[in-house]
Amino acid sequence: MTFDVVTIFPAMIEAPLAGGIIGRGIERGTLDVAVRDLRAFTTDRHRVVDDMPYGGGPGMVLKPEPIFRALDAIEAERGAPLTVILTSPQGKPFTQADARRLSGVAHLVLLCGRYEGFDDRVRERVTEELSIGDYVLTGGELPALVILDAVARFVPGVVGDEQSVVDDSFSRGLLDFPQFTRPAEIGDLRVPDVLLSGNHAEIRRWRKREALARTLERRPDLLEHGELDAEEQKLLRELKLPKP
Ligand code: JBZ
Repeated sequence: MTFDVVTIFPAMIEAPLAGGIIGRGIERGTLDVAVRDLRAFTTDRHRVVDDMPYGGGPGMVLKPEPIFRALDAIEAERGAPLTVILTSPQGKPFTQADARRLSGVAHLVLLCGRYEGFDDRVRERVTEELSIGDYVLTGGELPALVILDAVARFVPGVVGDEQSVVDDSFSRGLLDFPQFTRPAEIGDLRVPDVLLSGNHAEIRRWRKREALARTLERRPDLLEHGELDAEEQKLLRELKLPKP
């Protein structure tokens, strides 16, 4: 899968992608990420990418021409039509379902916003506008990295263990159960006995109960979509009963 990331801060994209699972995917050639410096698509001496908003007001707006030129260059290189994702606080919330769906697109362009955002005419070339969440950021680089990471891990061969991709927390609609590894005791902190018991039916039930308890406590909204099996529904009813 190929990504083109358009940004005025190429190092913000390049450095994080060098390491980890995504970095290995790039080394192997399973992923191809081209970081495009927006300033390379300016034509003036000072390589200006922003300008004052029409109508007045604070802050600066990203000029449309460098972005149009960047998209034309990517189109000339990769072929039209492009799938262009713009990250902005005005976007639809980015979800795990979006990540899975977008991993089926062979080539994505990610546009990173800065300042007060883009000249709105850029949206003529945008396929989808996405937001990673309700907090204020200084730019779209981190959101673009978040989207790239979440999408790329669905690309076959990027994550070593395919099963971990399908099984992962959000895909199942519940938070993960608690995990432990050796030693069985550190001071007075002990691993729950059931995990050392070798009783795999009991371990499975314990993990289900713990996952449900965490989800009920921290993310009750995830339980509203009702994809629980009969055993999970029973465990959840027990967890909701008043403690004796
Ligand atoms: C995003 C100025 O550039 C920004 C600022 C905030 C922001 C983005 C770009 S993208 N927030 C989000 O995905 O929520």
